[in-house]
Amino acid sequence: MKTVRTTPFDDQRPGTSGLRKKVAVFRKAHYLENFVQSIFEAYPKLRGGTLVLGGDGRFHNREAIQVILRMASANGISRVIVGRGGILSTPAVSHLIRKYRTRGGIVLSASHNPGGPDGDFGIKLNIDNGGPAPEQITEAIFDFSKQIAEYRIAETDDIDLDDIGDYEINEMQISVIDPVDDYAELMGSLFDFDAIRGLIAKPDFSMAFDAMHAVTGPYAKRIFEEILGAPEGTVMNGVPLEDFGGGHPDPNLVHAATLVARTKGDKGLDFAAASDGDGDRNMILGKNAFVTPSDSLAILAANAHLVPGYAGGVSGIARSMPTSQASDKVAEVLGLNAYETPTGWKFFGNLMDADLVTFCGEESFGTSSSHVREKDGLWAVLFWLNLLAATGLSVQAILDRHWERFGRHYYTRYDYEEIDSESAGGLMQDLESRLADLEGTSHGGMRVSMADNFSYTDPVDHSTSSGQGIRVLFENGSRIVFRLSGTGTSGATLRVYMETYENDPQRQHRDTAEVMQPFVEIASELAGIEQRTGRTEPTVIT
Ligand code: G16
Repeated sequence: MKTVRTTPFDDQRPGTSGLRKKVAVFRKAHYLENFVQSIFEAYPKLRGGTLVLGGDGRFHNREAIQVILRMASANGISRVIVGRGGILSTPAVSHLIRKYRTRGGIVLSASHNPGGPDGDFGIKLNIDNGGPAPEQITEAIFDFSKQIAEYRIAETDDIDLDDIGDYEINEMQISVIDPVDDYAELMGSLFDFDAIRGLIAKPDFSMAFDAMHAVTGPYAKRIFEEILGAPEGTVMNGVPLEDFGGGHPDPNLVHAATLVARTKGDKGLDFAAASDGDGDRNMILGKNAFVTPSDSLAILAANAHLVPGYAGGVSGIARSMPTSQASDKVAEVLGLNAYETPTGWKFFGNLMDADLVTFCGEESFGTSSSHVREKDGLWAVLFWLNLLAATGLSVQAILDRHWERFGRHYYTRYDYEEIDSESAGGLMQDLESRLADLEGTSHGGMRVSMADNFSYTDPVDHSTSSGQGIRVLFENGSRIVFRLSGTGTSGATLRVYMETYENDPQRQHRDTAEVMQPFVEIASELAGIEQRTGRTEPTVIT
């Protein structure tokens, strides 16, 4: 064991989901070590307990795991459970923490951000409920990182991560486990695998899953191809690669374009889905159909009774503030609790622990339930397959039926990536300074009923998080939301979220881009996007 002198870095404040930086930053001497020591200081519960450790397999994953193992040993952790090859998806980590009642977990991932030597790396702490560390803890980590003077590390050889088995560093035990077994068993306990098997076996049913060369490859192959009998090749890009094959492991219409193309036309796939770097996001597609993540949350909750794991009842639904109000409608009609939280899965943990909600979701391709405390990509895909099997309907027919009953929330998000941080800050400040004047004004024939900077008080621990994004609400229920991303690693990313409600079934099949165009113009004018950022077009539209 040795104690190493170090000096603080001033940029180790965790963002929406842990600390994300360029690989080059994480490779600076002491950078990772400082942050890991700060985790052990801010969350002392790990001492004397078991830690789950794994990552999405991106470049630097293996090196970082060896460092964390050595530091865990020197910091008094008694046992570490590691996925073989250093691989564990984010939802799998959450499940392992809960199943084996460990004190927490560390996940190495920058999620949907690109990987490789010039890409991004990330690290996040999950606590003993299986969920992301709440803000009080992430702020404490940041506080320690600003004062750190030394860290503790064992001097030892690397542990063999490629063979399942038990190892030791001094007093600390290390168990290298199969990353998929426990997770696959959990999925089998929630869904009707026989019904899904029957659906997949139908000669006229076709599907594909794009793992985007990221962590879900081994999970998807086991579950879809080996357990559920889908033909070999159903899983595309199923081998995790350190640079995700040069791609951007973000399951959206832009970055999963090859998969999207396979759903088009008369011969398009009946069902297609994709997940991201660390396996917590999902995109759901049908033949000529795209399910917005906000609609997906609402549909899963509205149909929960068709899925064995949820047949016993549902307590409520939580959504992040920018997510469309589609799930609120379901909660209203079915008499369920409904919550609106800031962006970041960490805000859902208390609600699920107190059983105030069963389902949670975010517009950023995240949906999940209280089976874990993270969003869960493959869970959402299996849920949809279970719905298709139980109803005998197509993806589009499920969408149509839902809109007819609850109304449709047309929705779009514009991202302006890598804009100058100062301009982005200026845009938000300026908008905020005009909020009071906005109320009562008319735009495109709609009156603003309220405009604010979203603030949230957790109903369980009463902590407050303010400055979570600017909401402009219109009297007809439409909304425009402006927010700066908390997950980017260079410059700033402005996100503009727009939605409008339509309950006339005759008007529920219009083109989203067309319906949303007036909102794009209003948003652009309200925030002066072009003047402030120099951008005439967004980088990504979803
Ligand atoms: C993370 C968080 C999500 C959040 C998303 C987008 O997802 O876990 O809760 O919705 O970032 O955040 P932002 O808009 O701040 O970029 P992931 O999949 O990257 O871990």
